[in-house]
Amino acid sequence: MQDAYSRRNFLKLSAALLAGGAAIAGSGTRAEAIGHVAGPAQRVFEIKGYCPFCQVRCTYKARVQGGRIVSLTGDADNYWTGGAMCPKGMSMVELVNSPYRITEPMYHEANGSWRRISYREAVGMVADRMKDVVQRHGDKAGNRVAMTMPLWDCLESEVAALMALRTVGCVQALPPGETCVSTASNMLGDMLGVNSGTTQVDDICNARTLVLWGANVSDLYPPYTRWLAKTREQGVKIVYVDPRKTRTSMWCSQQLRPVPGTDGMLALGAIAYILNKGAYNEERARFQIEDFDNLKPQSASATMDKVASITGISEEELGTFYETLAASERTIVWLGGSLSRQSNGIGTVRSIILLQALRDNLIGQGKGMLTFQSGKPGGIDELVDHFFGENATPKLNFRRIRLAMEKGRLDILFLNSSYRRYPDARGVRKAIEKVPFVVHMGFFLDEESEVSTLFIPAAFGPESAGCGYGNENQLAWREQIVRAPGSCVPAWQFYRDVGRLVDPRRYPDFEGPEDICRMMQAHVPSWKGITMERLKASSTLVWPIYEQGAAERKGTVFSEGRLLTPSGKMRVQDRVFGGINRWTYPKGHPLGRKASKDFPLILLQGKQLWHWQQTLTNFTHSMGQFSNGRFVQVHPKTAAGLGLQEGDRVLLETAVGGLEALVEISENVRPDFVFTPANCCRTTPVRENCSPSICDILPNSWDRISAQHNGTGCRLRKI
Ligand SMILES: Nc1nc2c(c(=O)[nH]1)N[C@H]1C(S)=C(S)[C@@H](COP(=O)(O)OP(=O)(O)OC[C@H]3O[C@@H](n4cnc5c(=O)[nH]c(N)nc54)[C@H](O)[C@@H]3O)O[C@H]1N2
Ligand SMILES: Nc1nc2c(c(=O)[nH]1)N[C@H]1C(S)=C(S)[C@@H](COP(=O)(O)OP(=O)(O)OC[C@H]3O[C@@H](n4cnc5c(=O)[nH]c(N)nc54)[C@H](O)[C@@H]3O)O[C@H]1N2
Ligand code: SF4
Ligand SMILES: [Mo]
Repeated sequence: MQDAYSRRNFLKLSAALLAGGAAIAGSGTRAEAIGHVAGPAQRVFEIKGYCPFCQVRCTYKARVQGGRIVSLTGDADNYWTGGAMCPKGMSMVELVNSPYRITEPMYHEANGSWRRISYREAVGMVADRMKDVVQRHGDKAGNRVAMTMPLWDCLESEVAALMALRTVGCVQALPPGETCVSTASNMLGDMLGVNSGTTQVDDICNARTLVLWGANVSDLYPPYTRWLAKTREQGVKIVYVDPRKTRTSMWCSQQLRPVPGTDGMLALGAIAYILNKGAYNEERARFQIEDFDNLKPQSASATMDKVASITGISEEELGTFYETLAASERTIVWLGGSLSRQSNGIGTVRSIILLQALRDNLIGQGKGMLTFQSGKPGGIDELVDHFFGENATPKLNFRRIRLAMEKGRLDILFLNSSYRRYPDARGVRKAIEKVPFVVHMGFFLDEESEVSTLFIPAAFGPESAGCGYGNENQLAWREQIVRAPGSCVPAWQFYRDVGRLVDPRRYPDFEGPEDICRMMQAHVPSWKGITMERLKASSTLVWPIYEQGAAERKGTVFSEGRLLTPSGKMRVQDRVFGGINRWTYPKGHPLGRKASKDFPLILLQGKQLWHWQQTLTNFTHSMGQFSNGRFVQVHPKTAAGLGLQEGDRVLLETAVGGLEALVEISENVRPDFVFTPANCCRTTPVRENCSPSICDILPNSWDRISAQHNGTGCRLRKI
């Protein structure tokens, strides 16, 4: 095969790109805009970018003066956001200039002190370690190295990092999915042939009913509230299924508040109701469900009274919901992440998908499934394989990698995420402490730096160019807006520099993200129509585009009128995951079979509008002003029973451990469960965001796919 990307071509390409310059309003050079060279002090540049946090992937226009961001404005040309952004995105300006940032590489001495080293030294140290692993373990070296992903930076950084791993034959790159929505995405892949949402957010306006099943859209994807508003204006019925009242509650016409972890039973009940009523088109149902005859016996036990007693929802409310589903011509279900974060999540998600299939709600406009964390474009692995050949080593999940660490079988860990994202975070930390060489690329002295051998300071979003992707499969291009401080580098640069030292023969030459984007375009069919020029000119561009100049694909992915599984069908009785008839409570649930009386309350934890996950925004004062640290929401009745008052300090305990928390009395929770935020950080200097991770006290429970955070028992003790 002809390789269009020889070194010479690359150099030519890069030179052309540098000359091209950025999308800058007003006169002046790109170098001037980002502060490489001094220009007239008053000149203001407008440069486009995107927020590196959630998958809404808001695009913005930054105004830059004297090499500093003066302001950020949401990009009104962005069809998905309409120009909105949320406070987290705005905190980018503070993050870029944060006094807490670590801007030079550091080596962690045995006595715990840090020694500043040069970037060159750091890269050399990592490459030497990698070569050493190969020398000692030969073709087994691959499994002695692992990386937790992602880099939350840009797609090109991911490509560069995966290629760096491949220089030692490693494929152990652990996606955040195992703690995110991978139960849902695996089940969607298994049953529908697409492991993400099957349509796009604007399609909710075409539905008759929208079920937000655990999907707290307004807190998690704030700019998408406008789509909820539009949908409601058009008379679409919005049903929200969430035990907790949230900002999303005000947009719905009905909210069901089930006992946490009982959604599978709720869905089974809906299937039974619809089957009993005959409210389905059998021919269409059989067209999509291979063993349709299994559906009735497998859902038969989910009678109204049983569903009501398990979910805690009255039969009357259930009746209203089921009748809505039975009568709706077009229903879209949006799956929240929490359904994937209960150990019975596989069954829950499978039941909901079958419910959609039974009512013929998958194929067509205004029908389908939406998720959070969709949108990762394919092609990355194809490109990596193009340069390194296919590698058939099985990919291990984090549970296996953790075991390898505990047994001393991992030599290098690239810790590119928090370790606090995994339940039993204290156990995870102990396992990491057994790895002799841990490389952490980050921004702050976070908990990860405590367990790292080497700290590599990263360039933050606006400090480098690159391509990001979002929930609608849309790609967005970001220009470099300001210069990174000190020796901070974008992740693609660090991994490229390491990769080149370890295997200069195979590691491809590239000067930056634009080159990688062009490689994707040249080698991956689904990227053929995604040219650099088009990407730069668009606010967002929906992947895939197979031909140059072809239009973006919008709406349902089932444009051929059938599911995308090999047979075009799904199964009730799955060959690997079994049927849907054996509903159980999640592991550790206070109502479950092996429940402990010591922990009678259900523990729910989740995200807050003003924080992005466990690390970055916690280091900002701008988001700190909204935070109350580690609080726990308790229902007035529960509080009264425990003699607790607003503002009391309590110990929030599970079977695994305890954390101090501040009581907030609230009817947003039910008497049987308490809620605490997922996004705190112990090492932040911003007091309001400071607390040990909730994962410290969550048990190490997994289903067959992913790690679980919700539904375990807990108790509160006044201190
Ligand atoms: N208890 C609990 N745990 C959870 C969840 C929950 O709700 N509750 N949610 C789960 C979910 S949905 C997810 S997706 C995971 C996420 O969990 P993580 O992926 O661990 O998320 P973060 O804590 O944001 O850590 C991201 C890391 O990436 C680094 N980083 C960010 N931007 C860049 C960049 O541009 N370049 C480089 N080089 N590094 C960067 C940050 O410094 C930080 O170290 O957590 C999961 N864990
Ligand atoms: N502000 C903010 N937004 C984010 C993120 C963030 O860190 N901060 N992270 C992004 C990422 S990576 C992801 S994956 C998404 C998705 O994030 P999700 O995982 O969907 O978010 P959570 O807040 O953990 O949970 C959502 C809702 O589920 C409810 N819930 C809990 N248990 C149950 C249950 O048993 N049944 C039902 N029906 N509901 C339940 C909770 O009350 C909560 O309101 O959010 C994205 N958006
Ligand atoms: S965090 Fe999400 S919603 Fe907020 S600005 Fe960033 S991309 Fe937009
Ligand atoms: Mo996630």
